[in-house]
Formats: sequence, C-alpha cells, structure tokens
Amino acid sequence: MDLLASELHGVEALRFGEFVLKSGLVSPVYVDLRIIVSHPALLNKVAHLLFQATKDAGIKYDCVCGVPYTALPLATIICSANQIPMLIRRKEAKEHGTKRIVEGIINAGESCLIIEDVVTTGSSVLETAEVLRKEGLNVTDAVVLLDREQGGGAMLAKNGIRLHSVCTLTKVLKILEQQEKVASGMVMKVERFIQENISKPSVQNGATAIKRTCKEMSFGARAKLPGTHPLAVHLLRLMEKKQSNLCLSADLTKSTELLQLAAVLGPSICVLKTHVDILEDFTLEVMEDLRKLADQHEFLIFEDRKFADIGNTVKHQYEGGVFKIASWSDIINAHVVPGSGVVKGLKAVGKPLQRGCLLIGEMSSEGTLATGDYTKAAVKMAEEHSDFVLGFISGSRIVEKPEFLHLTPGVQMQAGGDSFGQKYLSPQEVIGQKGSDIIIVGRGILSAPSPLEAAETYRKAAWESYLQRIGVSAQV
Ligand code: S5P
Repeated sequence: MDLLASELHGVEALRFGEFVLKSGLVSPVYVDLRIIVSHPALLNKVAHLLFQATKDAGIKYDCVCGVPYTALPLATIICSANQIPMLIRRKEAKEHGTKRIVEGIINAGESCLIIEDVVTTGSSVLETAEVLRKEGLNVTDAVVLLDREQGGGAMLAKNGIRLHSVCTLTKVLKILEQQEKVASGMVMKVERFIQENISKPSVQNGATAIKRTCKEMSFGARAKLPGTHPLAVHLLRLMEKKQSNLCLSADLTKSTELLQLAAVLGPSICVLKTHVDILEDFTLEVMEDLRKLADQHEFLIFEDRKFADIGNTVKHQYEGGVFKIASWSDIINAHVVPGSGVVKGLKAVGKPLQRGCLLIGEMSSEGTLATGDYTKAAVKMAEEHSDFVLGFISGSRIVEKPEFLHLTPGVQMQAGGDSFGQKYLSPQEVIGQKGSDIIIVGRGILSAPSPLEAAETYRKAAWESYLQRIGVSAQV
C-alpha cells in the first residue's frame, strides 16, 4: 500500500494545492486516475489490487463492468487475466445499429460486479448500476481503488450496493505524510475538507438521490469551471458584476426605439435579445451602433433567429444575406429538429468568431412539441457540441451540468398568457423553482409605463431569486 500511495503521487494521480471542482468547491486535493493508462506497470498493479479486494471480500459475481471511462481498462485487465466475462457500458446509446447501451452478452438474473477508480458521492457507480439493473442484472457490490469518504459508501448502501475499497483517501494521506511527500499542514487541510464535504443522500420522488449542487452554485464559481464555453464565462462574469440575470427581449420594429431602449436599459441587463427581421428600417449601421452600446454597457447581443434548416443553408443565413447576423450578434439560437447538421453549419461560421449558440430545448408556448425525448435530444446535441453550444432556451433546467446556461422566456410578474398561446411564469418560479439562470422578458418591460423601472423590478426579482437559490441573503 505504501508503494502504491507513493506511485500514485509520483505520477500526479494525486495532487495537492487548490483545485476548483465541478461543483464549484475549492478542494485542497485532486484525484485523477486517468493518467495511469500511461503507466502500464501501475495500471496492472491497480487492477490486481482491485481483484484481490473482491477475493478478500468473498464477493460472488458472474461478470464485471467498469464505470466509463477510467475503470474500463481496469475491468479489461481483471477480466482478461482471470477469464471473467466483461460488459461495457456505453455513455450514450449508439445512434445507428443496435442502439445498445450495454455491450456484451447479458444474461438477465446474473450478478454483475462494478469496478471504479475513485468514489466521492457514489453517483457514477449508481448510474452504472441503474443501467445494468434495467438490463435485468443484479448489482450488489462495487469495488473501488480509492474511497474519498465523502458519503459515497452510505449513499450506495441505501441503494443496495456494498462498496469495497482498496484504500481510503485518509489512509493514503497518512502514508504520504509519513513518507514526507505531503506536509502535515496540508494533511490537516485535506482531512478538514473531507469532513466538511460529506454529501448526504436526499430523498426525491421516493428514490435516494445525490443532493444536486448545480442550482446552488454561484455564477462566479461556474465561470471558473474548466471546459465552460469562453462566451459563457464572459457572460457569467458580467452577470455577477452587474448583478443581473435579466435578458431584455427588445421586440421593437423601429431602430431608433431599439437603440434608445438599449441605451437606457443597458446597465440593467446582461443580454439584449433581438428579432432583427421585425425591424422596418434595418441597416448594418444600426447594428454597429447597438454593438457600441453593448460594449459600453457590457451586455451581450442575442439574435433570436431560431435557425432550423440543414447545415449548409443555416451557414448562409447566419453569415450572409441582408442581416449578416454573425458580424454583430454574440449569441444565436437554433431548433434541434434538423439534427446535428444545423449546429455544425452554424459552428463553421460562429466558432472562429468566438460566438456561441443556444439550443431550443423547450418552448413557452401552449401545445409545444419540444418536450420529453425531443428535449433530451437537444441536451445530447449540446453536449456533443459544447465548444459552440453554451446552453439552452428552456422553461426549466434541463441538464445539471453547470457549464450550460439556461435562458427562459415567457416571464412576467403575473402568471398568465397572451391570446396567441404564450404562457407566463414569474421570475421567482423560473429562477427559484425551475432552476433556470436568466429570465427573458419582452412585453413585461416594453409595455410598462416606465420600461426602466420595470426592467429594474425584473432584474431585482430574478437576482434575489438567484441569491436565495444559492443560499446567500439578498442584498440587491
Ligand atoms: O419558447 C420561446 C422561445 C422564445 S426565444 N418563447 C418565447 O416567447 N421566445 C421569445 O421570447 C419570443 O420570440 C419573444 O421574443 C420573447 C418573449 O416575449 P414576451 O413579450 O412574451 O415576454
């Protein structure tokens, strides 16, 4: 064990310092075992130790499945060396062919052992167990190399899975301290961090689930997450700075009105949304002026063009024609109905210009077809193109990943609707309950006697709901 600890430390699978985790927490320790595939002897050793742990615990099983991806090579070595049938869990079902989510021969009723590299909350193991259970397999045990002791064991136990670990983070820490590889001050820091961050299983819909953290994260913390789209980072920062998660839907038909409104409301908003094709007197000079106002007041421009054609056509619609949208709009949006070609076409134009795209996951209108599997397909498409897609237009949070922004239209102070099927929810419902990030408000502001006063009312309501959501008392 002493050798293993120092080897893991030596290849930097364990690092100490300050690391921002996906949840936004700043952790003094970072564990990333992906690197061990580059060290074959260590990879073999880890696989051997995992297998030994299953023997020591006397676990009986028929096949083995590694949690993708880090544990896949570990499961492969164990199965190959010991002649055990293996299953591979896909992260996504294949688009073509068999649509299988688990590869290999599944004999319903057999028991499958799960292999994992590190367990923190246990959610990845549980996710894999649920997939296997849906296929008719019994899952009662999981073996992990390193248990971070942050609640994973208890959560899995509640879900009928015994967690066996080769070692725990505290044990490894002690060894590294003895070997004088980590200072005792750091060991105490990590121990305190572990103690303070034990996740407790919460009960949702009768099933045990992990406490969801994304809704509780601040915009500032989300801006620091690695992998977040640069434009989303910029937007999250300016939202914090301006204390605004309000997008103005500037649905106006005259350019002077549009520019006047942008000049007056600019300081209150984080995004200004246009429908440029309803302007009676559109010129590119107007958009140049709007860009100047956007830079001066620090808001982004979002042309609500809702592209919905094949890739080649949307490419032209985005770049050229009369509107030359790509030349002045930071953000655009697209329907996912054509399939991923629409995103590819838009990306070809927008990515080199550091633009971003929102996918329409849900709509606010009565009878919308954007629900269920359609919404899920939008999420999948966004995940596959996260270098260009920074989030969604949706009525609620449709994916937990904090990198994605959610913008919600259909917002007014009073619930209700219009005569064409638009449906309204309040800022509190949208941000507080539905977990969205930004409210999009049109007529609620535009039809008010004082649009500035109305905008400030919406800004404060949405910001207060956000502060409450992340557990900070409101000071707007
Ligand atoms: O589902 C949607 C998506 C969008 S982008 N529902 C919407 O209402 N929108 C847009 O948001 C719509 O095109 C309009 O520009 C704005 C809502 O305006 P309001 O006046 O009803 O607030």
